[in-house]
Amino acid sequence: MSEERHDYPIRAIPATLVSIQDDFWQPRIETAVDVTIPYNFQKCEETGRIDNFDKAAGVMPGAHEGRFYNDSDVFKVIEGGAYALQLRPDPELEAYIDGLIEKIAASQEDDGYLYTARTIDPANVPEGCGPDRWSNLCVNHELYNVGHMYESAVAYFEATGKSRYLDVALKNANLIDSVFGTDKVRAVPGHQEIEIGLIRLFRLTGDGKYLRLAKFFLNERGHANRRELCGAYCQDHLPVTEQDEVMGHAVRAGYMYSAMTDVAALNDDPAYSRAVLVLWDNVVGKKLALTGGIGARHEGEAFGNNYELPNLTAYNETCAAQANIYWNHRLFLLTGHGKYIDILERTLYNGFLAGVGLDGKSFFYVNPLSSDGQYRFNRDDNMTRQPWFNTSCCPTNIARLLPALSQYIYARRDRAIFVNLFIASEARILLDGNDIALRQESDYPWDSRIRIYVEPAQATNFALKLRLPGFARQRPLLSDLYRYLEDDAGQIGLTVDGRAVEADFADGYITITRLWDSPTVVELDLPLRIRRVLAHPAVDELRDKVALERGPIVYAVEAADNRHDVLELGLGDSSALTTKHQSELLGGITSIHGMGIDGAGNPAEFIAIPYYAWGHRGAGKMNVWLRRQQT
Ligand code: FUB
Ligand code: ZN
Repeated sequence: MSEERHDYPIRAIPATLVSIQDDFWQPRIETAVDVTIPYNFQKCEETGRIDNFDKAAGVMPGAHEGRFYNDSDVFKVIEGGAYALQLRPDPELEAYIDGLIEKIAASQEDDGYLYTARTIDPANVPEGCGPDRWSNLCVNHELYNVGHMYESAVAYFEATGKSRYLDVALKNANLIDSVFGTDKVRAVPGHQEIEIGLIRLFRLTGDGKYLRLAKFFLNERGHANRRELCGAYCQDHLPVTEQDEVMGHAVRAGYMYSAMTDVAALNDDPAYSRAVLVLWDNVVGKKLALTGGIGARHEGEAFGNNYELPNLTAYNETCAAQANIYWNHRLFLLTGHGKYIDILERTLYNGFLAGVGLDGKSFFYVNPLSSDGQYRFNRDDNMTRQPWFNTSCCPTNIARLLPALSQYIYARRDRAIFVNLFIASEARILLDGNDIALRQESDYPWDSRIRIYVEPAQATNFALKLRLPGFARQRPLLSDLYRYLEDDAGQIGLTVDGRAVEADFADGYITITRLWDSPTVVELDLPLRIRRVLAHPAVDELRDKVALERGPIVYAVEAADNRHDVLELGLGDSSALTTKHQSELLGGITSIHGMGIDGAGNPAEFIAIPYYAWGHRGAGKMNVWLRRQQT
């Protein structure tokens, strides 16, 4: 069938072929593997998430404990564990996961149904589940949960070659395929995720029915075929290809846009491609926090109106940042444009990374751009890092992103290799049967110099494409939502084996096309200046405000470093700013130092730290957007 012959024109170099060896991410990945994953499993045990499977299997008495989406947390941590196993063998972890898989398998009903919230006691399901299978789907998470199971089962199969978990996932997907379809039940999940999972099943098995089912769930949205629409909160207000403004719950949206991008590629579907590009323009033009965070509102964990980008009350859920990373990576694979990786990078180093503490076991769910040390809304907390949440989607998502991070660094298309992220690493890339070894050295994001050693097994022609981040091109984003105050982005240096070279620039990449006939070193020097950022005047909360960035890092002033009230701090346009690298502070950071103006108009020395590092030194005030003084 023609719909199954297409795919992304660009392929990511998978995590199994790339090893990270830098000082920034490698320690964080190790912490994720050594701490975050086992800690998340421990929390899943302590909170009854694992017992729910035993209860559903009938080997433990008792009622379902916790929220009806708690199964998904277990699936997500297993997925993270699978990526960890790909990084290094760990028989103990593998045996533990095998044990969990047995519990999950035992909880599965004979026909493939798997949802502990219903199986444990179908007559007394948690509120919101609906009385019967597949009822109350706008709220119920029985399709959401299994989407995470599919992703997790594919990852575990790929890591270990063991099919036990995959068989459980396929049996469940086959059941769902037998229930839903244009000639069967026509309904959609209120929380998207199953679509991504089904597409992963399709990729692994090659069975087109999983892709068709994913597309069915997307196509049905916005069509009231004998059902009530779930509404804009669930992106079920219009057919997905007619949606042109991002709205509703941001994680649902991010997962849906990711799946739509997959469908655009796999079905070569122009309506889907057009829709995701239009939606991206809206979010990047009007609804993206400087940190890459999305979903401005606490109410409904949702996008706000255009230009509604608050500071203190911003929601910016860590999961939504993660979904934004997933989506932008796919958009890059679809188009080959570096502007999507710019957003991925911005989100990764800021809105996402803030969500996990240096210890790997303290988390932010909500990521505002300022804090008065007190503000709370209806989530467990947005003020200090927390060990866990009743709804613990964010910690368990972090557990699956960090160990798989190396897949975002490199990609290839025909005779081109893309270097997307500047992370010291080694990669093996097969280009037309030729093995290319790439080694990247750098101390990015603190240092501007990046060296890439290219060593092909045999002499060959190809294009090496180096992403030139927006900050090096005088554009924080490819929209007018944010701009730099200063005109000059600074110099970019580029040499090949020490000699300056001519290179093309297009679509966000410097391209060096040549015959690579011997080991070669390419050196890129990016302008890592401190930049003042201003927002579009239509953003009320950011009017007359200025933020600081350096490279991909957004900065914040925090009470722990400053004696004045950081919420009152003003910054003159022409006041001098300096940097200092502090290897002992907050895991090693480059801080920004300058003289600002306090709330009473007096000079006030200040120190700014990377936004991602805030919240490690007790509850206190924090601020990204400072009062701008045009002097
Ligand atoms: O509903 C499941 C997850 O819980 C969502 O993705 C998060 O936003 C949180 O509400
Ligand atoms: Zn979350």
